[in-house]
Amino acid sequence: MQPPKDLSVIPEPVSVHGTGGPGFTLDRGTRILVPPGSAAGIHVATTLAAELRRSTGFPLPVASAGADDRDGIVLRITGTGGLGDEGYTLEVGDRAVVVTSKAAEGLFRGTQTLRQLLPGAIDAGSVQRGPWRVPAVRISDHPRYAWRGAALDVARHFFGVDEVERYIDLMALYKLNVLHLHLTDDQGWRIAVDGWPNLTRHGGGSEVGGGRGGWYSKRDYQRIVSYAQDRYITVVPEIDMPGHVGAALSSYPELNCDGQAPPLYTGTEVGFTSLCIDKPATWRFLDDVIGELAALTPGPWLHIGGDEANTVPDDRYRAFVERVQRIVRAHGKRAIGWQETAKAKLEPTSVVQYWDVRSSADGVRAAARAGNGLVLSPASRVYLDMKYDSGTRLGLQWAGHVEVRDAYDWDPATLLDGVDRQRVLGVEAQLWSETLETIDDVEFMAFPRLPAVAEVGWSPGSARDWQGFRHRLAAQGPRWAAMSINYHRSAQVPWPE
Ligand code: TNX
Repeated sequence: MQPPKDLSVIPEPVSVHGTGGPGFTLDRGTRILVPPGSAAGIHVATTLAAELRRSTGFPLPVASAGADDRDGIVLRITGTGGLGDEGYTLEVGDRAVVVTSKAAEGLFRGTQTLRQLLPGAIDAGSVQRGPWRVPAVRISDHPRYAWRGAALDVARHFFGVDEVERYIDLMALYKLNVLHLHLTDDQGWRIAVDGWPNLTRHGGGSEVGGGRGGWYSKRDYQRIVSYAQDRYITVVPEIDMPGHVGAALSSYPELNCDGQAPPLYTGTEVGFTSLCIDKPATWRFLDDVIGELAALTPGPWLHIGGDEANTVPDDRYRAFVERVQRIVRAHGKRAIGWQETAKAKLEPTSVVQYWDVRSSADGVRAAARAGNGLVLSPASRVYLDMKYDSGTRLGLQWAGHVEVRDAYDWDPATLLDGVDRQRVLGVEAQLWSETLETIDDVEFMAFPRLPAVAEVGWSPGSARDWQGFRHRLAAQGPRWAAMSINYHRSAQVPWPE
């Protein structure tokens, strides 16, 4: 049976069927049932209950499902026939919504679909009037790509823990699963390192334009990591090197070749700073920084940057990247680096992140041929810091304007010819913050393009089309209003009045 017309789930699920009937209504008596003894089930159910209580005002108790319990929101963990850890099925009947997955991740992703099947007011921060109807559908779903990322630049302008958590909330609703934090750059150093306290004490106190900056204590960082973990999102921390290190150079004279610490920097030019590659102090520094960050980070990845090291000759650059990869491995992590790192000899487990659409991608192709995984962030598609059009107040335009359709209408499998599609791990949307000072600014650039990239990463190519997508996006407008998201009302989307 055809699914009801007004469904507007983003990312579009792999398959949706209408099952007829009135569907399910969430009410004061609804319970959320989990498999007996399942910690993962309780965890997902508790997060869902918290989300739904705010706007419904219902108690929504989480309870263990008894053998005959079939009423309510039922979360089940059991094999789902090849849908993988993030895959799930969701069935809506008159008496129950049943979400099934083989793993907690998939259950959580399924609950995010359930949120989107409910009216947008379900996502309001205060009690709203129902009714809270869920249409009668059967959904079977799983992601196209394992890496569906969003990067936030907290170095050019600093964003506090609460603001990052807000961004995580917005990512989770669209099933993104990697948060890449750009923690250091010329304009600021944002993560505490015990052995090198001046990095934050001095280097954390600046940002673009001369504001106060800020930094995360180790506890702050752990709060972000665990908030993300609760939503099955992996944090990938980035320490950019050997370039983009102005804040570190300013904090420690011994990291400079001439032993002189430059002043803090608050401009936006790039490419003119570098670590002093031959100094022993540089390698003590990197081992400490990478070691401490690796110990704080549960995920398998550490991003080593590597972009725009314009003052470093190629042979020195290659040797640098190769040595840093070994340090990352020694601390138990896998390295990911910007596409420039493909100039070096990469470890088999290292990943290359494509971004610069202006330069040749041959190095990236060669890395893929050698077996390295790729994450795709083509600037002309997924750089959410690019202006939408010439009228956009915020943002840059070195990669052109990126309208909603540009962010949506491309295929990761064919972006780079000559690259085996098996090598593409996924996609990642970048949000550089040279021009973004507040979380409102961040939201304006991310919405509606972030959900567009989320669908590129999740939905099968055959399920995607721009005409359908722009209508589904339009239907998110009331939900975003309920969530007080500051979004761009792009003229490409038929927003309701
Ligand atoms: C390029 S993308 C950069 C960033 C800037 C960004 C602005 C990349 C690896 N480097 O340092 O913030 O452009 O769009």
